[in-house]
Amino acid sequence: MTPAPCDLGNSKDSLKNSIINHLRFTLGAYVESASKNDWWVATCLAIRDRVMDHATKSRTLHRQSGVRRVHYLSLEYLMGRLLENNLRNSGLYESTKAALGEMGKDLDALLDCEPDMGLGNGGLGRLAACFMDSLSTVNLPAIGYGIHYEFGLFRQEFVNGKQVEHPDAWMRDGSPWKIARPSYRQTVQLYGRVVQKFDDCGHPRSEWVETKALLGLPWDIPIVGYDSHTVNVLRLWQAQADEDFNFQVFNEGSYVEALRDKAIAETVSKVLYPNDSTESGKELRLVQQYFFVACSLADIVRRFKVGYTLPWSEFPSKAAIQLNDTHPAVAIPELMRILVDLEGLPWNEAWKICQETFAYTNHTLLPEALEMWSVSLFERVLPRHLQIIYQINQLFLEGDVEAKWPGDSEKKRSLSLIEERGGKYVRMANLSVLGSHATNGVAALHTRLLCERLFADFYALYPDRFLNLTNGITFRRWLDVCNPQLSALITETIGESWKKNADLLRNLDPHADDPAFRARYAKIKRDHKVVLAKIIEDECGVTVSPDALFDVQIKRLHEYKRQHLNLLNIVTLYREILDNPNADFHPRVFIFGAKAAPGYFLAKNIIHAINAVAAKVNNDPRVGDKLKVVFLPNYRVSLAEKIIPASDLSEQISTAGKEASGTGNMKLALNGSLTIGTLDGANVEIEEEVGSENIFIFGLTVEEVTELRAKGYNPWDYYWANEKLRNTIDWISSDYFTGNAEEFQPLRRSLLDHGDPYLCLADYQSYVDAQAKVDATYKDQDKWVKMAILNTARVGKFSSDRTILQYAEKVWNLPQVPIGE
Ligand code: 73E
Repeated sequence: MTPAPCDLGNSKDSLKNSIINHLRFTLGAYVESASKNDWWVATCLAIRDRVMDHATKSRTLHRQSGVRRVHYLSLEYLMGRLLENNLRNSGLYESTKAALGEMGKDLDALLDCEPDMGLGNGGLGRLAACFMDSLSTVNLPAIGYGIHYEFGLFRQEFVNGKQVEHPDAWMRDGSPWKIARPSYRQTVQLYGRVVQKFDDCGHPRSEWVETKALLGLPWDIPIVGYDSHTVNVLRLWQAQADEDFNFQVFNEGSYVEALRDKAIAETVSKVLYPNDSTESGKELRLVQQYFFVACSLADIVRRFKVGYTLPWSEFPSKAAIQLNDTHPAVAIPELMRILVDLEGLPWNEAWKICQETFAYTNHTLLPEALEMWSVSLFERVLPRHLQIIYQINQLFLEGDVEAKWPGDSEKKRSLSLIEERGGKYVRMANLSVLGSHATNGVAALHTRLLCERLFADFYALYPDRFLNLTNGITFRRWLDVCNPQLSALITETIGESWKKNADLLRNLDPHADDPAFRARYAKIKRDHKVVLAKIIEDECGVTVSPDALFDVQIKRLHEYKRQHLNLLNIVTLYREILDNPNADFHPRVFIFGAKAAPGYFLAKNIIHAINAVAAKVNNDPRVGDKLKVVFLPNYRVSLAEKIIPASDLSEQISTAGKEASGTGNMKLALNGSLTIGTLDGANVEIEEEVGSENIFIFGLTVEEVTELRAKGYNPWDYYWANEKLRNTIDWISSDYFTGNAEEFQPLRRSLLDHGDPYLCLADYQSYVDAQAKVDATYKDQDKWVKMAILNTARVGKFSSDRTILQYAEKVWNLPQVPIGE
């Protein structure tokens, strides 16, 4: 007899029942005495029950219909919190709030129990999270693959103004969202050596032997789309020791030693590397990359074999694989190894399958972020993969390159998968372009620079492989969840369809001229500023007025992002206020949020400098409320959700040509924060959309930067020519701010003696002038609010639904597969 289905209805009463059942039977708690955390867990589980049914349904339908699926491979997923997002996307927010309310619990208070799932560094990881939301929302069959890090990005604290890192134990108490899938465990090989054998037909076969084994245990996290029944999963691999292997072969008679090996094996998924836009070339990182790639490919191949009895040539028609930067690029030789060594396919057939399966997204032009692995390290960890890479390279250089540029060794050097100068290195970016059918940049300018600069020779050889897919953000999390008040006002004004079709936000355009609408829009902004002011008070002990202009720079700390240019302007303003106390300057609060990579010395010096200037400015009675500077510690997704709706001005001030896209720029503009920015990354397209009268653009363009460097840039010229700039730099590097003139010498030296690599001094005056224009504009509140509304109305292009549909159409050739009730 089929058991009666449990009640998974969406009514308030069904939800109430589920929550109580989970409290009692899953958590073993009394309703009367359960902790806040128990209530949060029980609520998550009640929602998860409802979601899992759709996950199973989606998977079954995708399998039965035999459609192509996309597999998104990323070393990072910056998911943030899941409960509110899942509630709003599934339409269960109101009924759950009511259910809890009847039991005397406040849903919004419970939401704060959830630790951020911070398995990423910054934009690249957050983009992966937005893409997962969009893939489910627009009904595309997809699986995200990544690593189940025990520790996500470090927790940041300031001690005497300096950054201190602590481990982020996000899942110390488990997580109600993840489900172990032990039956899909995989085994991965590492190290060892390669031997030549012959198969039954006498064909040579390479065999990888004497390897060390590692197990991968998958954990699934359901991804709920907005107003869609598709629930895809994010599958994260946890490393485990292969106990049989270790116990029997290596550790006979040594129980304690065997367990030591187990601990070492498990370090593989222990911690996220905390570097954004830099590579460190560490063995553990390569092992992490290969571990999750090998598990994921084995999982994809398993599904291909279970579902159909198709020839291998059909593999690409079932599986698209997207490489999120080069971090998972070892998937290319891994698939070749599977096809050639394990499945016995001829090389050329295997290579064709690889190229048709893979596509590659490049996220950066920064030379220090382009992954290169030393050949000796690669050979030790993945000896067979190195052989495969050599063979790919040889066939390529002797084939397509020789055909196009006969006898041109310079071209061969530039296109080779192996860098030969200053030691031998495997170039993962070249491998990624060559082993895939599509390479895309993440904003129009970035893609142009990829084609003209980084991959110019590849572009000449294979122009059709390159395309632009400008990044996007999910408007559900970055408007509906983080700013439900504005979301409601928009829905009341233009209807609800904008949540699935962001271009409809344009219908708000005429309302910018309606004073009543403007007043409501402005009140929502001010209310968020009141909330943020309270957070600032609690976190930084600084009182700020919600009537001041909230000027926000939130992103990783990196010289190219130029938080120190922002600081130069702040110190300039400080000087001006002291020199001219009666100047008509609208009060401003400069708000920073940023983590520095733990080993990035200058980035840490910049954080310290901002905190030191903040301490002086905030306590200087001559300044009063005119200027406040706050650095909110531990910037993360859930904090971004509080800052973004409260921001008036969005700082996007990278050196032109350095920020591939940026996505914070999109989130802030959507929430009506005006951009002050350079013509870099997606800022260029934001200007196109909102109109140049609704944005503050300043600074050198990419072409001007190139020209300036070509003629020889010398920051001292700017220093001596500009008295204000000179005074500012001298003041920061004096003993005024900390009592110790040595403290910020590293910053000073970088700006002057070391040539100011990111051109802060060249852009300084233009930035200061743009900031003066911001001040003048803000004084006309009607005008400012109009501009803010037009930003909200005109950034529909930056919905990640648009980006994902473009990937589906232009790269993956994927159908949309709606899932029924
Ligand atoms: O401009 C951003 C971009 O918006 C870019 O810096 C960032 O990716 C975002 C999403 O496309 C990025 N992160 C990394 N490379 N580019 C990176 C590199 C190494 C490790 C971790 C992250």
